[in-house]
Amino acid sequence: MKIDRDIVQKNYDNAKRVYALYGVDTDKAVEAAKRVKISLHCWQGDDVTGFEGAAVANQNVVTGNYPGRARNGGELRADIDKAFSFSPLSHKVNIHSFYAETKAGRGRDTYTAEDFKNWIDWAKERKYGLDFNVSFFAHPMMNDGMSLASPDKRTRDFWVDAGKAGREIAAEMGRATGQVCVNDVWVPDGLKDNPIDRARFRGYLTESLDRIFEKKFDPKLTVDVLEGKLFGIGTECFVVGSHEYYMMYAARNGVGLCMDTGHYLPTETVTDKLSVVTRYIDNVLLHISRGVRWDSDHVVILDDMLTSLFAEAKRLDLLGKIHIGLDYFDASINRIGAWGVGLRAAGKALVAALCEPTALLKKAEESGNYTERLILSEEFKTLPFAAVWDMFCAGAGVPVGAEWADELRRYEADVTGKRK
Ligand code: RNT
Ligand code: ZN
Repeated sequence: MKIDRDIVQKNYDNAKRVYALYGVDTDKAVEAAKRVKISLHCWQGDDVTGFEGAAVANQNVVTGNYPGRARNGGELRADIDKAFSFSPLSHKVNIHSFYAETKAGRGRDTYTAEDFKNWIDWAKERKYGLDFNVSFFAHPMMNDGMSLASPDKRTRDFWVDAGKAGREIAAEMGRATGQVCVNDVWVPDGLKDNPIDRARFRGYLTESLDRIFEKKFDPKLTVDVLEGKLFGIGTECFVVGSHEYYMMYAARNGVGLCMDTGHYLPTETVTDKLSVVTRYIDNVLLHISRGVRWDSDHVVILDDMLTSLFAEAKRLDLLGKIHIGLDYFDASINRIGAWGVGLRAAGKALVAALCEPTALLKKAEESGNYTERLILSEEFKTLPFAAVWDMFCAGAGVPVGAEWADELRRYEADVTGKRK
């Protein structure tokens, strides 16, 4: 299928005129969209497996066994390049420490930037930014599912070293790419059943974090963010690093915060939290995920959660100031397709937000005319942002509309489908 670029152009010209009636310049909106970086989570490409090859329990639950999983760095990077060919956005790539390609026989607690040389060289060459996570999971040193909050000192020491090493690596990634590298800390630590002494575990976590964050880094190179969550499989009753825990720790200690859209009660929204945390915390990362009934990490699609989140970020003038990354994993469909769907959904939500006639909405609200605020909100939902998005894609030389399904099929036939 090929969409006539003449139609794309005409649709755009008409959309531009409609938006102009509401005081919006769509050319400027597209320029602004180009400046917002979306970080792609490398772990969708190999089902959160990593390259260390240890047969251990993984605290991230991935379902499905679609053929073609990337088995090494070369394949994973090629697949990410392919996913980016479907997106007109600016990108970063989020690496986890268990994607190290080490020659020196080092491990999680001793990795250095050298072990990520392939990733760094590749990112530099393609002008991608990099973000980093220490993988505090899927490792023999996990102790009853715990790492930084483990009651066992030796376990905590190991993971504190891993945390410190991660910050050095992130700083080097920031230096090498010339773009800040966000270092995200998420630990699965928690308990299946009710604890008696919650404070004891939280005390261990605080002590570990204090040690990890002792050293100060240039915020132009790297910033740290803490990612809490409500529960996980096997930690239903208690997660040490809850949202409140990290929010308070971050505010008091000048560390950043990560909010994952799958990590809250089902009717709670990150949209509402954004104006709170950005008021008191300098560095905020959004992990955009889609929880279906629970933190299921479904592929991100263009739904109310996504559009409201980007609209809120735009209204608060946070686009380009907060960090935005995707975080989900689905192994039941083509993995590059899963990336493409999420990237394009984020791109559409971004364009829709940037084209929103926000000034008119604010005016209605400020004048106390809530009827008009509701009328405008509803009418603006169906403004022709899709025509702007299509033009953005066409202008960037990436597929328009469903064209990319054909290209994905070709890549599957030529590349991923041949992997055993
Ligand atoms: C897990 C967190 C975390 C992970 C990645 C792999 O619930 O969302 O961000 O998905 O670190
Ligand atoms: Zn996350």
